[in-house]
Amino acid sequence: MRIVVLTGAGISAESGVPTFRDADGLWEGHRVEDVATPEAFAWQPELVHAFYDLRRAALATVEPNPAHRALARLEEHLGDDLTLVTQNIDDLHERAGSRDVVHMHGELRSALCTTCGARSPHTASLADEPPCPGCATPTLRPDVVWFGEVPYELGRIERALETADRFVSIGTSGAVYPAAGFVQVARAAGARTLELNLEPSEGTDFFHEARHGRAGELVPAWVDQVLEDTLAGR
Ligand code: BJW
Repeated sequence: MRIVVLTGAGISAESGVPTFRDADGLWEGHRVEDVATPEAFAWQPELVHAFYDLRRAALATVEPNPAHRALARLEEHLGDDLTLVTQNIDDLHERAGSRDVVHMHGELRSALCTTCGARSPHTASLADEPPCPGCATPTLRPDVVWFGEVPYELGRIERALETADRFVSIGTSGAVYPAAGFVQVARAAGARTLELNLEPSEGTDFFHEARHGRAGELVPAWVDQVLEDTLAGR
């Protein structure tokens, strides 16, 4: 049983991390499509650094929830047969115990050097322009993927989608590509597809099945069901 799980902001909502497109969304009055861009960073780097500094600091105030923990439990049983892809830049999957997480939109606790391209662990503010640990140039930016940039590890994700028996999308609005198109890739390759989200996503019709409710309830129940099926050889 090979499973690909894609998570989005909705899985961290019950931990207290704001989503992007819900009423109390992250960018407070700005459309994420207008501000999560390299152009916005070039125009107002202080504002963008301040925003990511706040989100980095907020990581210390939140904890993984039952949905993150259930996926860590699934990895314990499936090992390499689970590919966990997240669009989230928080570290809640890792703190719940997941060991192999594909962060396709980057990570809050990492910095990217715009001079040499090195990615390095970084937990302090980037606003005061610290030097890159690789090339010493003070050109570090948040190691996140903005609109118009190419997400990380697409080759690995595509290979996993093409050999998956099941594809499950959790807590994502289906508004942002290429992640929003993974369901179609997996389905075309023969996977059974399931959406677990608070409400129907933009791509809900692409899935074989959709269950709507809170991730903290739906995900542990789904993991229990998968593990029962696996033990019964179904
Ligand atoms: C709950 C819940 C609970 C709440 N339980 N659920 C025209 C057509 C098609 C594509 C394009 C187009 N024009 C441009 C594009 C491409 C563009 C794109 O998709 N644009 C759209 C606006 C259309 N994409 C890109 O530019 C990407 N790059 C790219 O395409 O490169 C080219 C390329 C690709 C492939 C091969 C070769 C080349 C890059 C996209 C980067 C996105 N970056 C961001 C910011 C990251 C950094 C940061 O975090 O600050 O990523 S934007 C933001 O959106 C963030 C998220 O990861 C992403 C997705 O959001 P998500 O996770 O879905 O959150 P929400 O808030 O939207 O939804 C939450 C859901 O949870 C809701 O449905 C709730 O109901 C639910 N929920 N509580 C369960 N308790």
